Amino acid sequence: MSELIQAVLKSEERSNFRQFASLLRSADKKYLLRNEILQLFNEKSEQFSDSPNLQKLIRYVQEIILENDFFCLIIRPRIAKQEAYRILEDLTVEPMSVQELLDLRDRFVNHYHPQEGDVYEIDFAPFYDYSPVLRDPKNIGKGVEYLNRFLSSQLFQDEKKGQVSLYQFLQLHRYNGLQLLINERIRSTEELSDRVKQALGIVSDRDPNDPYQTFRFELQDLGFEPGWGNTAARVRETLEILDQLIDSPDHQTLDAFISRIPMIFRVALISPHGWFGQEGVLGRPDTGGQVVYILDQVKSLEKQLQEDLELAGLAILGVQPKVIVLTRLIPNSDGTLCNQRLEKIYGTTDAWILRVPFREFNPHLTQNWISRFEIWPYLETFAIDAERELRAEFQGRPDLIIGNYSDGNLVAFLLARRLKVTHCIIAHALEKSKYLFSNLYWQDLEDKYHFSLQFTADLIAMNAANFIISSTYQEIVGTPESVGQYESYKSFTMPDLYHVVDGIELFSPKFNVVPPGVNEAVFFPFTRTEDRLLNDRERLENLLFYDDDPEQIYGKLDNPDKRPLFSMARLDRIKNLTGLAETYGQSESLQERCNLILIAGKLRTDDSTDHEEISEIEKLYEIIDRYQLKGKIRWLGVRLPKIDTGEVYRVIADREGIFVQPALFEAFGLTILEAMVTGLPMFATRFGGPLEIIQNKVNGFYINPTNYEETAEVILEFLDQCDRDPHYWSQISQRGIERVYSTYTWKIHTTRLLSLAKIYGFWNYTSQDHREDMMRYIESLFYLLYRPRAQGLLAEQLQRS
Ligand code: UDP
Ligand code: LCN
Repeated sequence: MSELIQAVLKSEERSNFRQFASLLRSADKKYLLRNEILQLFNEKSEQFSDSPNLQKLIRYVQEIILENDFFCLIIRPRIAKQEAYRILEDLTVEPMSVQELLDLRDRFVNHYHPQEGDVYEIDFAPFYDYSPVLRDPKNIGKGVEYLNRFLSSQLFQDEKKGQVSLYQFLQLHRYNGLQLLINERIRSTEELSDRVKQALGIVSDRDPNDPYQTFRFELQDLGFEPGWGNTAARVRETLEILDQLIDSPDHQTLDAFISRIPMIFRVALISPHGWFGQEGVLGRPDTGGQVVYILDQVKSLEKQLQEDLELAGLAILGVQPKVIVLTRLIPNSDGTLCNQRLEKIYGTTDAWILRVPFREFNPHLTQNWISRFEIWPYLETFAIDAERELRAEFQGRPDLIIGNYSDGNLVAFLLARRLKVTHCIIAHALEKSKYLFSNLYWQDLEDKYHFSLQFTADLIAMNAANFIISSTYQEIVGTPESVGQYESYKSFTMPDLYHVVDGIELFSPKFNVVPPGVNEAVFFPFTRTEDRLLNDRERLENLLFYDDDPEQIYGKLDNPDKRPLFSMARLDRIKNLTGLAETYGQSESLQERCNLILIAGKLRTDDSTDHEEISEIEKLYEIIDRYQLKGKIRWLGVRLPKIDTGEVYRVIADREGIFVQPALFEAFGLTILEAMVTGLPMFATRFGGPLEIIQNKVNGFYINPTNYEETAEVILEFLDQCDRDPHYWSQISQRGIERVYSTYTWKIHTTRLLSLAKIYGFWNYTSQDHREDMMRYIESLFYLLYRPRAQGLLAEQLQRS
């Protein structure tokens, strides 16, 4: 990138660059973000029309910080890369190191005190020096493919060593004392190779459909235990793959073989903070998509594990999977089941919600729901107590631990470390990207959000995890224009606390994109009338358009037959339902053509203790009042059970309505999948996951929710097109349905998740020694940085209550 800067400075464009610099000085701002820089530049675009290099450079500039005698250009020359340059008054260009940039940021907020000593630096880079990394940013998020290739070449470079690792790995597997795969009769790699061939002889002579039980003991004599397959054909296939892996290993064979090994029987999913339950919890603060995601994932996971164990020939021996969602028990559970220790998950054989209470350091708080921003002091002891409970429920250790969200990921780290189990994490939403400048101004926000704990926990968990599942590519490294959620942890300052010089290796194969699906029994196309219940349809139609129930519904429609413009979300600031109301309020055309229907949890501030929710409720009333939207809007202050939400989308689709998702930022957005698969044309925020789910104008539309006028235009253009072409609505609706079925199903998700868990489990086993130094570093962050801060927060909370 420095060449591009030089190209500008050494050409006739130099004077334009100088003009641009003076434009910056006149902007009256010392810290400019990409949008502001582009706006400034575009406003004077005629001045720069003959500066192709400068135009190009500006496209890559992410931020500019102005100092008295220089300014700093922060450039993102490509995805997952950042460079910084200091431009002096005489246009001399000097590259800046990460440390210098972080110092500059501290200076910007008046928290730069070099005379008081160096700032504490967190740097993970050295620990990734000797681990494999991808080269091409396009491959980020496809870590496992790379890892397989790397592993197989490393493993079999030294053929003997590779075979020993494989042999030792095969000896490890047991289920409740039952030895699997191979027993002590196979004493060496050579014997393994011979016996595989002999076993192949036995199974090849049999009818392919012969059940495993009929030749189990013959194989056992040779040294093979259950786990190879349920029929002669399946056992033969698996042994053939192993034979090939021993004789001529390659990454595809390794993948095929490891994916077949029965390694996972018990899975623990960790989600401590919210109201985690199956009824009456959705729409409460902190409890949204994550609960839906996990419950659907569990069902699909159990089914997939059952299928795998059946195929491995283990189901018949009584081997059954067990899945547990670990959450906190909330004694004052407000009518929900969140105060019950165990709750069976509907539609499963052996999947449970296990609730473990927080220790009572502070009964005022620990008896009740605690916001996700306040729970940090309780997590360490929660993990200790949960370990005991999990061991009791599983009658042993789980084989895989999956953390969810920052708090669950931290607990998963503690548990996985203690239990020595493969550790996966899922972010759902990293708060760091949701709140602008949340790290730079952390001290001002600490009272409400405690980001110092959250971001430290995130760093710990993302580095400790064996693998990370993200829902989209951009969750990891963003788009060419915007920084990814994980990418934002690469380097940042928490002034007066620490500098993160290198927080995460974005090119690590630990990152894998595995998007969620939708529950297809609940969310299916509105055209599948045979599966819809007339009663539900009428009841929900009345609820949406006609019922008069001031307790839970605000607004009576003047003309209920107008096309519904629908949205459903929790009332937090980022979901921006108020922005949608503002868009609607400002557009008379939209008001003429559509009614606005919102499902948004609550109607009254008295019913909430959440500061963001309260302020959004007030704002929504104010907007309705300001634009006199009475008669045009229905605001349902209800929390719908999931089963109803499917039919709600369909009722809106019956009337050729549309769904608008106006979030300021949406990490993924399950409502988007749900509404699309039921057939609702989707208008979703261009900030975050929806950018990847939707293909603009093909199966949905992007909106910029901060630009009310433009959003209204996008919707109006669609409505005009629907007027011109009576098939247009159905076309978009149909393509939305196809998009979800082709790409976003739980079957795809869990097949991939389990295959990842096995391969990373294998890698974890073969590369254990390489990680221990990093794990020790992470532990010191936890004990020396996180824990004292968590204890400080507890002291504050005790004082407050
Ligand atoms: N939801 C629901 N009932 C409601 C409101 C929301 O079942 O009254 C569900 C919605 O169908 C979706 C989830 O809550 O499955 C919200 O997930 P999303 O990923 O869109 O957002 P999050 O709340 O996790 O940020
Ligand atoms: C949290 C969010 O904010 C959503 O964007 C996701 O869809 C949800 O979790 C499930 O991952």
